[in-house]
Amino acid sequence: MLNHRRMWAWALAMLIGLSAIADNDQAPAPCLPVPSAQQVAWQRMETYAFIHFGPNTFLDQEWGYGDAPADAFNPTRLDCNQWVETLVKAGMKGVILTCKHHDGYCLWPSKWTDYSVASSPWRDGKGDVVRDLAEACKRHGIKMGVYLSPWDRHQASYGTPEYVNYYYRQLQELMTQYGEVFEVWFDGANGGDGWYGGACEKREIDRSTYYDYPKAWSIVNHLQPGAVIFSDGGPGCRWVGNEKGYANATNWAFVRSQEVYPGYPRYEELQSGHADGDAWCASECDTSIRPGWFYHEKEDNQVKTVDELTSLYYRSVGHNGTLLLNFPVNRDGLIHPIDSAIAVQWHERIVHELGNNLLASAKFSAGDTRGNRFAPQLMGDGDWDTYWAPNDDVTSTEIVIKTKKDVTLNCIILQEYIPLGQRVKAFVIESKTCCGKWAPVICDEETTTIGYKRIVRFAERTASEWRIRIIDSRACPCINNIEGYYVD
Ligand code: FUL
Repeated sequence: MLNHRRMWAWALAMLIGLSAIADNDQAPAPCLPVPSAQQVAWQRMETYAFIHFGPNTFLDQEWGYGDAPADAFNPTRLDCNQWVETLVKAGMKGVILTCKHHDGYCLWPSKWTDYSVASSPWRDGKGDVVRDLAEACKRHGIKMGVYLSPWDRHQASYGTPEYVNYYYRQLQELMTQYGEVFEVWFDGANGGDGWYGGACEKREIDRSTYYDYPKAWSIVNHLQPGAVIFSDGGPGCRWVGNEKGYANATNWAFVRSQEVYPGYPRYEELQSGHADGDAWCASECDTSIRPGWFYHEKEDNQVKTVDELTSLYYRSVGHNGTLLLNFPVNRDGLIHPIDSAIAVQWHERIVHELGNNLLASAKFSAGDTRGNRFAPQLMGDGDWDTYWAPNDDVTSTEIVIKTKKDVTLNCIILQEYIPLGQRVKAFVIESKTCCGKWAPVICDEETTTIGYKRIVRFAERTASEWRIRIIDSRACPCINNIEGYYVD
């Protein structure tokens, strides 16, 4: 009898022990590199706007030489509220303004130069576009970012150490006078020639050393700790290597930090990032809603269509990037009605296409799960902070999704829980056919990386069982969200 009891006690202890082993409540270790909290918050914004505005707008040009008279800037009805209201209706979560473009003209009254709005007839020289925009953003609840061109074709000191100090001082003004800034844009362009105080010559600088970027970045980090720093190679986020607004389907949020700098010549690599990069630096896909960055009346009939913008959304946000869409403000000082109408329709289209998640009440299971805290169902709970993860040594496994009834899908969204890194290297989406066999969906791009968000569109399929096979991963996958749609 005693033995019997002992045996039961032993069996019970074994069971409890085993389930304790199976129910691992420890999160997977981060898979380096990982993003900072600011980088995560930034990527979750997904879409935000660029505004290109300045003397170029009035002189019908893209790159001012630096010699435009300061009074060339004279908008008749400048209204930053109109910009921001439009951007909010277009789903944008922030806006970045060309506070100073390559022509060196400042849209705020900088203490360090008179080449600014203070010398313009606009509001009798008392206006400040950056302030107006900061206030409008605050009023409408979106974030503001700044573009301060390092290349300055106006300043006589350009090319000397004095100019670099001037640049830092302007950066300090923008970082301290206008409230919170979410992103600072360090442009890599440098064409060499310019007005330069009347010298009218070509000035070459060493792009990788002249501006002492680490110092500029430390100014930003110190004064705006929440800001993400953009340049060709980050450190906060990177240029995507084209100005067409898309990233490659295979897109790593990493770069080789010792290699990439503003003006990096092998910029095409940035469309996919560096799979072996040591620094977290996700891609920002910038493009203009028109061919030019600045307003040109002759482009009024060349505004991108809703279809084109929609496709870009899928290839930027849906390829693990953010979309930075430029609006060239016109000479009135307003976003042109054609641009605003298209942008708002585009946003409505995305909301419509991705509005009805057909996997919202599906049942999720997985080939392996590390414990209850990481259960497969967490991929379908709509909570970004909860995720499924298998055991540490599992780098290939499957996720099965069952719906009560057949659903027709042609689009699936997958998301990795990026605070723990970007892990997945390759996956396949399949559906179960009526004869019980798994068949991969047919899509026209490779299913490799996922990252913060991957949207895969494919030829429509009807099924009640779907499977995501993770084929390879840098460490055990951590997936926090899966959604399915029928996009008509
Ligand atoms: C480029 C600039 O040269 C263009 O004028 C524009 O500002 C674009 C966003 O970045 O490098």
